[in-house]
Amino acid sequence: MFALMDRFLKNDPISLQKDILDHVEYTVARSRFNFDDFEAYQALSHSVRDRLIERWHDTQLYFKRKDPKRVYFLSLEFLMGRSLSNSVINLGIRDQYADALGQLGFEYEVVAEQEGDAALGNGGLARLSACQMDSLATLDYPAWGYGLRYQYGLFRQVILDGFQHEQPDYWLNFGNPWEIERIHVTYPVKFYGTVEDETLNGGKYKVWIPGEMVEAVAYDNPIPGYGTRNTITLRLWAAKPSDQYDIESYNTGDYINAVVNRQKAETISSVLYPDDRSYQGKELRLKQQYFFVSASVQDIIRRFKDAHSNFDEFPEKVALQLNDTHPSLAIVEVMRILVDEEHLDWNRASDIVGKIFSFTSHTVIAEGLEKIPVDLLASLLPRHLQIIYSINFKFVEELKKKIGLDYNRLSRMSIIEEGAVKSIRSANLSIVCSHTVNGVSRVHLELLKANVFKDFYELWPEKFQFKTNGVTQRRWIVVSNPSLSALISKWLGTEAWIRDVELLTGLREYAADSFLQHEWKMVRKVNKMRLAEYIEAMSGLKVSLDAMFDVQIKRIHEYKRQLLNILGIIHRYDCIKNMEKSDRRKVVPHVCIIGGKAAPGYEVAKKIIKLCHAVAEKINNDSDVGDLLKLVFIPDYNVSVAELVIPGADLSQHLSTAGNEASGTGSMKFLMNGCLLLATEDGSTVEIIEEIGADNMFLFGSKVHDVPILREKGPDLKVNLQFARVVRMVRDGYFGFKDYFKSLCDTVEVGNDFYLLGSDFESYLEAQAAADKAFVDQEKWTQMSILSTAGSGRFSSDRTIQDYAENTWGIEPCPCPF
Ligand code: 26M
Repeated sequence: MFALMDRFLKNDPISLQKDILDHVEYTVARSRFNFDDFEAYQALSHSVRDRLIERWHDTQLYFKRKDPKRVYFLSLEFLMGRSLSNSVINLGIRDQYADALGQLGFEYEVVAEQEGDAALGNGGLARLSACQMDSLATLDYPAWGYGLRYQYGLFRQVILDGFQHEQPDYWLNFGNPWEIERIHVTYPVKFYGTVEDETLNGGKYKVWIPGEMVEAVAYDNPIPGYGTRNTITLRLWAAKPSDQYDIESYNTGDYINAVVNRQKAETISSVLYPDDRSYQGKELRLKQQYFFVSASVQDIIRRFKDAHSNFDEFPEKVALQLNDTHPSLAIVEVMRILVDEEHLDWNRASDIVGKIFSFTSHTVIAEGLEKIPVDLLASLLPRHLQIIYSINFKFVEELKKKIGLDYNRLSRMSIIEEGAVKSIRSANLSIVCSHTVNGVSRVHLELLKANVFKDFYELWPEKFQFKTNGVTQRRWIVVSNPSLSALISKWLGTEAWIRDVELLTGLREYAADSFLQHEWKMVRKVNKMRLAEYIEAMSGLKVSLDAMFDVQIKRIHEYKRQLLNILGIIHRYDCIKNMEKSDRRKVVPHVCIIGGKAAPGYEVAKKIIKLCHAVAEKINNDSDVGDLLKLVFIPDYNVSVAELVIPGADLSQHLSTAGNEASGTGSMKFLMNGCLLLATEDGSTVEIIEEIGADNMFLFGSKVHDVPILREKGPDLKVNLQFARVVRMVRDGYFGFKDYFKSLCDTVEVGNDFYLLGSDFESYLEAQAAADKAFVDQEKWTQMSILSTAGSGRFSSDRTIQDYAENTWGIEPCPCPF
């Protein structure tokens, strides 16, 4: 018996080979003598999955036995990307698998490339959740991630004639070995209906009679830590028709319609909303939010009740983290269950809620704050609306005692916004009911305190904290840049930095060492080659490896100012054209790379993509320019494209108008890979400067505190002539599509230039010139590159997560010993 309890799976090359071949035969159902790269990927991933499941079972059993305080991370979005490479690295068996595959005649890299991305999120917020899951697992925290299992992830971007088109991402088409369907872990989720009063044992209660019910089914995605056996769970919910609910309709005889109607339930988890800023009060979106929140809260309460009978212990066992306001209905759902179903008295329930919730904001601007129309909530979740009104009533009464009858302030702080469309302010609900509100960088918190959350900050200053974002070095160095990873370990004499990234500072002492510099340059060159091959395969464009690979990849937004980049490129082009031929020798060649998706309804962003293509068309075909300047748009930017592009970049651009980027995390990934930054002093860049030093970066532009003044001052009449000239080139149709680009040019015209492209242009060109100058001295550049990696340690999500664990959630590591 005990022999059987031992580890079943062995990791020597023979066992791994056998394992892969078994999965080829029995899981993929192909002959072991005849299978292709994709089938090899399927078999390999099932073999990895088996190993994950083993550790996952052990971890979950151990957590259950130890019963530590747990954190539940609620997020509507997780951008996990590929799982295979990450899993084999974290399990410490990448090389063994590569050998095993090699023996079978397959190349590991080629097989790993077969995997599609899990893209259940939009951008920064969603990738942050994924990095944080990796850190939670690695640091042995007893944590669960909860989200939605969308059938269609973020749309695939296809470019036709330079225009973005959206295509559905039906990512589950080829199966998903990284999830485990838990057909028995299901919860009913109710919608619509009415609320009635009920008297039970002398107590008066509210009873919600729902009008619709669907079933939430759990899909568990094991998340392995690095250098630990701990493997935690990302539980994603899928909507299925409820068996319990529609027995009635079958009895009425309309069988066909009843079956057809059942399918409708599944639409709840069918598609990810592709916006990353605007709130439109759509019913389906609200249904998604409540569906995932309700299933998660029921699951959390069920787990608690398995081991405890007294809800007073709930805050000692449970921390609930709200990733932005999207899951804020969780607050109301916990109240509803405690009061209506568990029959706790209101004050006791609200005391518990106030101890378990914490909330992180990921936005800066007031327009980014989520609002739920009251009418919509009244019809979809009538009982929840009542609860929100009660929470608000009690909050406003308390507030009056503190601040008196300052009606302006009371109405600003109310959870209910009166007005043409009466709405629920999700941020106010989250702040009122959370013990801690976190910003995602120091500047972000300052802005929150000074602007959108000012009133609340004055009321509860102690609630407001910040945890500067970080990214995981496992994915962003070890997985995506294995040769740099090996080089770092060689020079530091240890791999310990993979768990303890502060050790990277050890590279500082070798930054001027010519041997390290030589090896560093070689590694970077090979990565540039890989990227150049990708560019050629994708666009047919051959690019020179001697050029500076100058990259801006992120969602397309006016505030991120891709337009500033393109206008800068036009300026560079114009300069080269107007230069004496003999002077062209002095020009530093650039390959400018831009990538990113525009929200489907965001017209200006879509025009920026088209402009990029129109400018590229002109420049790339101009023989006067040749290798001095190339512009490439990388289509369908996603996590795995980032893994390829970032290690090959010399320079990366982060151009948000100061005061608009809450943090920014792309810059941290570039930094870890030794890419220099050209950036405004916005979001986390301010803290990056403290680590790397301003002289190892290229900074430009208005500062956070200048921006409101510049905007107030109105049009700058002596607007930069160079700026006016490049905008005019676009306006006059130099790149074609004159009519189409008119409205885009209008957005940066004097008096209309909200994101201050005109004011920052001169300073932007100076930063570009400084980068060019530095690039000429390759020794200096390489030194700056090494110092960038060496200073990136503070921007690991390990640091962020440890801070959250200790200062917000109050949880401790729970390493599984077997
Ligand atoms: C809203 C309504 C309907 C559908 C989707 C949304 C929505 C989705 C994502 C709104 C905002 C969303 O994300 C915001 C976001 O990604 N913010 C970024 O968060 C990063 C991590 O903290 C920061 O680094 C970025 O600065 C910040 O822009």
